[in-house]
Amino acid sequence: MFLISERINGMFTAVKKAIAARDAAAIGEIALRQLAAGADALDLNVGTAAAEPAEAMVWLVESVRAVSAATLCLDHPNIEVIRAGAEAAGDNFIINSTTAREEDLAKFLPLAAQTGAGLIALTLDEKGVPNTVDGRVEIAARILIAAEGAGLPPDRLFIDPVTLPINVAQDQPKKLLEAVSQFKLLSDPPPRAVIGLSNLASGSSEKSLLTGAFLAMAMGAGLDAVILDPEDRLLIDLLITGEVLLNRTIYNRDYLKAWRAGKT
Ligand code: THG
Repeated sequence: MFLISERINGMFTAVKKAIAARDAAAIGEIALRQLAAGADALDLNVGTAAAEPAEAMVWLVESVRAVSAATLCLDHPNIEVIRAGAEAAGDNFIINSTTAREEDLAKFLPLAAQTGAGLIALTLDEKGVPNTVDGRVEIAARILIAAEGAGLPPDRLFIDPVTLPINVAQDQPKKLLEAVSQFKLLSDPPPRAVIGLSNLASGSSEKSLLTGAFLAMAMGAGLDAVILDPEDRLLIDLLITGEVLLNRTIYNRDYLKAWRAGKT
């Protein structure tokens, strides 16, 4: 499972303050903590309040690059903000994200193809996010075809079926699981599947049970990557255990410890 850290996000007060004060050390500290906890990549999101999002994104990239060469996941809907972040990152980054709207695909696919980046694409088009499994799979198929046309191979493409909070959309989790398993049948090699796990429990009680149970189910459905907080120990223990049950990590009495040791 490819683990993307969600904590460097301007929605969190500490990060918002660090961005406003240009406190690079504070960002570097969070980055190193998230990587030590097992993150494979760091999502960088300046938050909706950033006055100059492109500048803030460049600053976030530089702040993290000062302490680590880890994969960065540049999280912004605007291509100019992504371009600025991409230039600062140099290489080893993922673009998060494009929608399946024609005008977005026309901008984001060539950028990903040319820079060697990965690209997360949401199953969201001119009509919004479909409420059905078929609707999401149909959009994923369109994204794949457009990616092929732009020269972006499926293994650099992450399809995100868009996770909505359970307290407003209880019919969605089951549909997400079905969508994830069907994405895998669209091409050979298949695209990768990714979700923003915390979205599920936003505004709910029992966050950790909701996200933990869903993570286990999504792993069974074939999820490849997940955006979450790797410092959430229960969640990571579940994730590691899922890797063992799927026979991707060797079982032994100390498999949790062994996985963590392999990350450092
Ligand atoms: N898909 C993709 N990218 C994404 C998302 C996605 N990027 C942003 C987001 N979703 C993933 N990141 C977060 C980060 C934090 C939280 C949720 C998603 C979160 N929210 C809490 C809440 O809403 O209740 C608490 C916030 C707070 O403490 O203020 O934790 O789906 N491709």
